[in-house]
Amino acid sequence: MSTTVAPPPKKVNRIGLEVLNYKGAKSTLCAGCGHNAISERIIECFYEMGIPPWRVAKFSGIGCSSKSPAYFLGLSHGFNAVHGRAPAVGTGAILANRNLLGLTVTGDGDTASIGLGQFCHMLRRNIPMIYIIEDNGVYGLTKGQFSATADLGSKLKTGVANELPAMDCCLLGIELGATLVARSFSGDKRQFQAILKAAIVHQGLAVIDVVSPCVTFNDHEGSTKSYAYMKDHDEPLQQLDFVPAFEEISVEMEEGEVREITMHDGSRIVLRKLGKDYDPTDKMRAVQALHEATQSGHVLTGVIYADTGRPTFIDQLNLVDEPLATLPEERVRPSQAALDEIMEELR
Ligand SMILES: Cc1ncc(C[n+]2csc(CCOP(=O)(O)OP(=O)(O)O)c2C)c(N)n1
Ligand code: SF4
Ligand SMILES: [Mg+2]
Repeated sequence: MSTTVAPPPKKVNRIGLEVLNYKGAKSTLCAGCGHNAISERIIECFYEMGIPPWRVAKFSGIGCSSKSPAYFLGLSHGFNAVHGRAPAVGTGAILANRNLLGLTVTGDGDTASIGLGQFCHMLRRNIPMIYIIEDNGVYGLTKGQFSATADLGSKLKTGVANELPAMDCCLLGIELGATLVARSFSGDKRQFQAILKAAIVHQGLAVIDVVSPCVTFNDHEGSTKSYAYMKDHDEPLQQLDFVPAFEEISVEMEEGEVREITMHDGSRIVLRKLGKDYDPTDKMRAVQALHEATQSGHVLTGVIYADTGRPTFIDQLNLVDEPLATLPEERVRPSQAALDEIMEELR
């Protein structure tokens, strides 16, 4: 007599989807590229947070990093823009449909060189969006030239040293108006997951600069964006945990050891003190900490700055609650009387 064994029930998240529903195409990036690890974390976090993938709109520019949205959230909307133009395209899409969850994934070249102007204006506007910079210090796709985030004195494989000071996208983010600013390392799974989950619920622009080594062009001795350099110079600001609003977990606290940031939906970022006391809501302190790290050659990681009070561009524009894109024609077309009134004023 043969017995049939029922297959084990499929593991699903709180909206009934499997992790498979959050994957994308198979990566064509180099094995070991930091960008692949970031894609993995995006898949895990959106699955664990139970975000419907079709609510997400992915934006990118041009580069190995900008190719990566093809490798996660295959059921989401996606727009692969011209080099450095993801912020403008993302801004337009999010303003047209405020129900979308914007996720931009770009590179350091895309953001800090050709797209710098676009990035700056996105920061000023505090567009509700997750903006991940896969930062390897080089233009990976065009064979490893220094990018604007390459550190002064860091060396190419050929031995050529970078003679220009680095642009710090976190510093720029804080200065110009992003409201959640963090740095992480593609090799630090736990830290990046906590930051990404916080960014998913944040109402405002979350800029996450992730050091993501390019194994083909920038992972040698003399590079400051290599796995080995990050192993020795990563200086986490705090140990991070993220407690989503749908999970009622109480965190045991020792006085002075733990600080919490409560997000708009009631989720919490739990920041456990490591060494120095650090308050990420203090803008001046955040700027100072980044300057100190540059001077000492350390890479500060963790939540660097958080402001949960600043209005987003959508609030500032006083947009209606429904997405503009789905408003019926009678609500977007001015009446003949309104047009006549305008014409009368111009007379
Ligand atoms: C308008 C324009 N200028 C230049 C290029 C050439 N180009 C393609 S990708 C790239 C840089 C990519 O670097 P980064 O954004 O850091 O991505 P990575 O490949 O390192 O992940 C450049 C300069 C282009 N595609 N379009
Ligand atoms: S060239 Fe560098 S950045 Fe591009 S896929 Fe390969 S390792 Fe990644
Ligand atoms: Mg790059």
